[in-house]
Amino acid sequence: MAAGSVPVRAGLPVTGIRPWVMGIVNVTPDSFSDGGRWPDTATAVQRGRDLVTLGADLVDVGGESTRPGAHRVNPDTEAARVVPVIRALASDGIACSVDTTRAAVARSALDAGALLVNDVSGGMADPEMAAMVADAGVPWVLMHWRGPSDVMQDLARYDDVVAEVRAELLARVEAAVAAGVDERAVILDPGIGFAKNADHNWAVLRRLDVLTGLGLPVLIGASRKRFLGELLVGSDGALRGAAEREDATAAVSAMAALDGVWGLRVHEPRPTRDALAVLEAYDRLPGRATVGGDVDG
Ligand code: PMM
Repeated sequence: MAAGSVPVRAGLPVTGIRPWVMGIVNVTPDSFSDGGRWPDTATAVQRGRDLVTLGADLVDVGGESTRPGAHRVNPDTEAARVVPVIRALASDGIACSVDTTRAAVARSALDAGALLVNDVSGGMADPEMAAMVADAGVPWVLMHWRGPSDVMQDLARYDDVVAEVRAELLARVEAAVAAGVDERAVILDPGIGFAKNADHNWAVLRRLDVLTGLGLPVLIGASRKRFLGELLVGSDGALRGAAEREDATAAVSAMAALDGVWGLRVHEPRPTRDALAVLEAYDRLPGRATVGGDVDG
């Protein structure tokens, strides 16, 4: 797929019936799962290429960890991490997004060939972001966010997490549109693990229809997150390690795909692609004619 030639409908890339698979490359020393694994441009570019070989439709490149408790890096450091990686991947014809909350970093990444801005703050961290995105005319992932990583878990308080995430996301869409962003270029993300504990994450995933029903594309980033480690806790009480949460990640991908999400942001594309292949195989077959009917026929 050549950069710039991603099929587009209403300003958004489309793949047909199955969700886009967004592979993750964090060019950071401290991201919770792949931090330190692709510490320089060469290893990160290779990882991006490998993600595509493994089934990613686009590669999300980040240069600042958002793990709970993480501190900010300076903008020049962040740009120096992501821009050369995006430039190299884009020149290979690989579709890239930039995972940043900073307008200046996003601008440099777009200039280097990124096609989407993935903003975990939903435009809240940098007041310049909305105008920059409006001017660039690119798709913008608005994630549900209540505050920076070092304080976000203190903000995980909800009466009704599904309704509040929906309302807070809609407020971000309104702000984006007021700043001149085309609503059709907005992708919503409930921000699994951001100002949310495990119960909040499960509640949001169980009612994804509430978000997909808004008529905007929805992206889910559940890959390897802590709530899966808590689900798969060992008999010794230890959380399942991040790299051992792949099967559970693929199961979440399948469930989210059934709810009609637009995209799935994952560290390992293959298990998710396999889960989506299973769904597609089911989709091609006729369903059961009657519940409890003749199973011998
Ligand atoms: N999660 C992380 C980083 N960026 N972007 C979006 N849109 N959605 C997410 O859930 C999300 C994100 C944190 O995970 P990482 O350390 O694996 O990148």
